[in-house]
Parts: sequence; structure tokens; C-alpha cells
Amino acid sequence: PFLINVLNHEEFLKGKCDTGFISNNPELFDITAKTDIELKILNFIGEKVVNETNGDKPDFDIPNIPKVVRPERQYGTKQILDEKGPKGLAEWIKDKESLLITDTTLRDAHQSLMATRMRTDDMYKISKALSVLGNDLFSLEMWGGATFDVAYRFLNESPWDRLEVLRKKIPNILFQMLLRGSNGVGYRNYPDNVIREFVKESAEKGIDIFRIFDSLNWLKGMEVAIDEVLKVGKVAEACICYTGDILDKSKTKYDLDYYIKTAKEIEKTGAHILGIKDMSSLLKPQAAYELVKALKSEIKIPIHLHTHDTSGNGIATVLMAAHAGVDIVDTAFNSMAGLTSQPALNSVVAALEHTDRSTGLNLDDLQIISDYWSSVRPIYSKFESGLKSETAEIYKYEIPGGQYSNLKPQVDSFGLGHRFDDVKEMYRVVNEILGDIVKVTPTSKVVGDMAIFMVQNDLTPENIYDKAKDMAFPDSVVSYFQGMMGQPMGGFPEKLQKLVLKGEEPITCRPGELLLPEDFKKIEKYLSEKYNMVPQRKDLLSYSLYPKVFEDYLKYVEEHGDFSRMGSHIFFYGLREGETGEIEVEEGKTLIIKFLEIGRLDDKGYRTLYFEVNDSRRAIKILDKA
Ligand code: 3PY
Ligand code: ZN
Repeated sequence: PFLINVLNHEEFLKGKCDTGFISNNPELFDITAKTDIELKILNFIGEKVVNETNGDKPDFDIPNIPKVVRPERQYGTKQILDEKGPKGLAEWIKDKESLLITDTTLRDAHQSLMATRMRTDDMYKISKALSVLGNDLFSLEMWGGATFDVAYRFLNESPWDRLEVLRKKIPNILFQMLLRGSNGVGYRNYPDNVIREFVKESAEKGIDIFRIFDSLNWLKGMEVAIDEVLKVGKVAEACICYTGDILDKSKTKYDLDYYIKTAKEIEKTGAHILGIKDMSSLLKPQAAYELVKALKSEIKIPIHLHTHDTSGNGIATVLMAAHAGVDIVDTAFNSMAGLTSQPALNSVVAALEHTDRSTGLNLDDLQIISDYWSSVRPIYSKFESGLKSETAEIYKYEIPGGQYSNLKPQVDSFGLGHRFDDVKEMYRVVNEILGDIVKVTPTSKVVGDMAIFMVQNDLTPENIYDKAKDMAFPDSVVSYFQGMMGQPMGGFPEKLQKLVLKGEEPITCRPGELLLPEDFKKIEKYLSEKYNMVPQRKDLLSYSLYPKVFEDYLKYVEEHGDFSRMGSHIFFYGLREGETGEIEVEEGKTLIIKFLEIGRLDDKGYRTLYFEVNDSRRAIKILDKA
């Protein structure tokens, strides 16, 4: 009908129609959006086009969603856990000769490569194929770490929805999350009841394996989380975070004995699996061999290795660990692997074919999934770090994968881009003056924040005591020295602690012992009065973990709408003039939107944008903020 109107238009018939035809004849577009959601979507796209991308949208191949048939009965590791319980699962793992494979694509891979920006929609689209073709994977790491915060903060979507929709689509593979001990999925210590309720809710919504770590390898920091996971009957995978280099005999703080001792203590907590968490890619291949060999003879629970490829030695490390008898390894589908991410899944599977650790996974099936991610990845390229190669300098700096790829933009945001090398070097120096600590969220942030602070203020280990006497240190640094992230092995450097705390007394007990329990009733009252909602336990938890981020999310969705089902190329880039996009607004209901033209700036600073929505014409006005 639109075309007919145009073709019959007087000026069109007179042949006077140029590219300004549509904007000069707005009466063709007197119809405004029909429904609230439609209007919200058009506004969202309009904002993108006018104020963010300037109509400049790269040409993306639409990701091909593999067609698979779901067998009537799916039987994977999830069924083994449900049938045998966590202890039975641990036995099953130990009896397996083949190497078990975890895929981290849905969590750590995108956290490390693309600033955690992967949207649920892209995960959802591959979920059925992943369930069918990935049936023999051990687990999917798909939740926790930074994904919780980023989903709300930058993607305006609920991490809980992600868990629930993926769980429905993937009923057969174990779901695994990363839990930062008493820091939950945040950056500070939370009251014990928050950690306990969080574990309960996550377990109920679909998490099977809780990978728990403490950012200082301080067991007390993991106690509550482990205890609650045991209580809810899920799998507790407690970690030793790997730092230093056990091959270097001149380094005595984190030597083989240290890891064996810590692993034995972890085993005593009742944890079902030991995780070796090598967040910074420091575990060299031979070290992996020696560490796994030693641990295998010292503890009985199965061992799960997590490493990154930042150093370029990731696959060698995985293979040497496999050779030494490690039970499970973390990898990511090839197109989402390498660099600061995990070692490549398909390649590890191929390397082990026809050996005694052969995984039994089908390479052709795995390729289909990897190809999907390969076509999704370019949509996220603006979030990638630009890192082109692995780097052996990571052994010197000891910066975790996700932090390493994020550090440059963070340093840029302080206007210190030109001093990036200084910041990296300072990261190393700060670690030294802190007494050589384990560096992983949140302690890695402490070291990073302190390094930037020192470079910014021209501080050195020598002049800091004088020059920074009256300076306020970054919040994370203060919190660290207060003892709010736990106790580092060997204690705090006293002189520096005094300088940072300026007379305040640090704590030496578990922070959770001091924090008042969260008052969930009060949060419930507050949320239901302020927002048009009946808060669920997951909402109360989100608010107690991230009050501001969660409220901003609620406000955003209320005001602008929920765009979580919009394809990512539209979500990040809107539409190009002339482009048509399909947007699912609810199950089974799709809007076909064609963006026709953007009008000239009017005297009030607005532009009119013209669309066709399911064949009807629509026009909206967007304030041009430029
Ligand atoms: C996280 O805590 O998010 C991590 O990935 C740590 O390695
Ligand atoms: Zn990691």
C-alpha cells in the first residue's frame, strides 16, 4: 500500500521525486506506531541511527543457525548428576579414561575477548544445536563472573532470564558458573545470607556446578559458598588460583608444596571437584604436568583445569595436564578461543584423537557450533581489545585474561593511553609491594587500580610514603587493606597498609562475620512500592548485589522497553537506510521493520525517520543530539 501511495503521488507522477521526496511529504506517514512496544522499538532504532552510529553500520553475515533434530531422549552429564548426585558424578568422572571437556564460550571466552558483551539472544539461537551436537561435553560454563553485572549494566537484560531460557533449551549438559566466594558475582564481600540465598536461587534456576574461588586463596572466603552448595545438593568445585611459577625454584612463596597443601585443605571442605584456576595463563606446560601429577597422587577428588591462552601456551598446558591425568579441562569453541580466552576446544579434541585420552567428541559436529560463533563474533568486534597475538610478557605481569584485554581501554579512559607500558610495569611493581599476592577478581582490580593511581600521580615505591600521605587511595585499594577481601598469605605490608588506611584499624576475621545480614523484606517493600512489580527472590538478590545497576535496569526497561530478543546486529547498530530487520517481540510474534529514510534536521533539532512496519507506514521524530 505504501508503494501505491507513493506511485500515485502528484509530485512522483510529475517526476519530481528525488531522495528528499519522502521527507518533503510527511503526510504519507501520518500513521504513528500502533503499539507501545512497536513505538519503543522504533525509538530505540531511531536513537541508534541518529545519535550513535550516524547510519554507519557494517555489513554482517546473518549467523546461520544449524538445523538439528532433538532426539526423543537426551542423556548427558546433567542426567548423570540428577541420577547419581554430586558424589556419584565425581566417581563417574574419575572412572572415565577420556578427557572431559568444558566449553566456556558462553562465559569466560566472551568475558575475556569482548568485554563480556555476548547477549542472551545469540546464545539462545544456538542453544538447541549446542544441546544436540554438544551432548557429550562435560559442562558449559555459562554464568557468573562478570556476566551478571554486565548483562544488567550494558545489555539491559536479565542474567536470570539467560539462565532460565538456556536451561530449558539445554536439559542435558551440566551448567557451570563462576562464583567469587564471598564476593558472589560482585567485587566486594557480601553478607553471608546474600551468598547463601544466591546459591539457592541459582541452583533452583539451573546451575549444577559452582566453581568457587577466593581471590587470595583464603579458604575462609569460600567457606559459606561451599557449605551452601553442599546443602543444596549441587556440585561444589573449589579452586586453587594458580600464580607464580612452580618450575622456578627461586620463587618459594607459591611452590608445589603450597598448592598441594591448599588442595588438601580444599578436599577437606567436602568439595566434590578441585579446580585449578589459572586465570592469567601462568601455568606453563611442564608445570601443569608436575602440578597435576602431584595433586593426583595427593587428593582423591577429580581435577578440573581452567587456563587461558594469553601466553600462547594454553593448548600445550592442557595437553600436558591431560597427559598427567587431569580429569576435565576448560576450552572454548575455536572461533571464540585463543588470545586472552581459553585454549581452542576443537583443536584439543583433534589433538587427542586416537590417544588414550581421546574425548570421544565428534569434530564435524563441533565445527558446526564453532562456525556459528565465527559468524556472530564480528557483530561484537567493537568490544574486542585489538590484541592480535598471544604474548609471553604475561609471565612477567601476571594479569588475568579478562583484565589484560580490558586494561588498555581502562587506561585510555584515564587519559593515560600513551603510558600503557608504564601501567603494565607498575602492575608488576604493585604486586611486589603488596607482597606478591594472588591476582584475580577482585584483588586483580586492586592491583590494576593501584597501578593506574600510581602512574597517574607519578608515585613510586620509594616516594609513595611521602607524596601520598594525604592522598585518598582508590576504593578497591582501601577495601583491600581494610581486610574486606580477606587475608593474604604472609599478611599485609604494614607500612603501606598504614599509609592507605590513615589510622583506621583493619579487620582480621572473615568480613561476613561482621556484615549485618541483608534485610530482604525491606528490599521487597522498597522494590514493590517504587516499581510496578512483585519482586521475586532473584530480584531481591540482584538488588542486594548491585542496587544501582539493578535499579537502572528496571528504569530502563520501564521507560524504553525490553529489547533482549532483538537480533544483536540491530541492537548494537540499528538499521541501515533501506534495510529490513525482523524483530521478535514475543514468542511467535515478529515485526518486520524496514527503515526507509532519515529526514533532514528540522528547526527544532529533530529528524523524522520513516519506516515500514509489517507493511504499514510509520514515522517517528528523534532529537539529534549532535
Ligand atoms: C572472574 O572473576 O570473572 C574471572 O573470570 C576471574 O578469573
Ligand atoms: Zn578465566
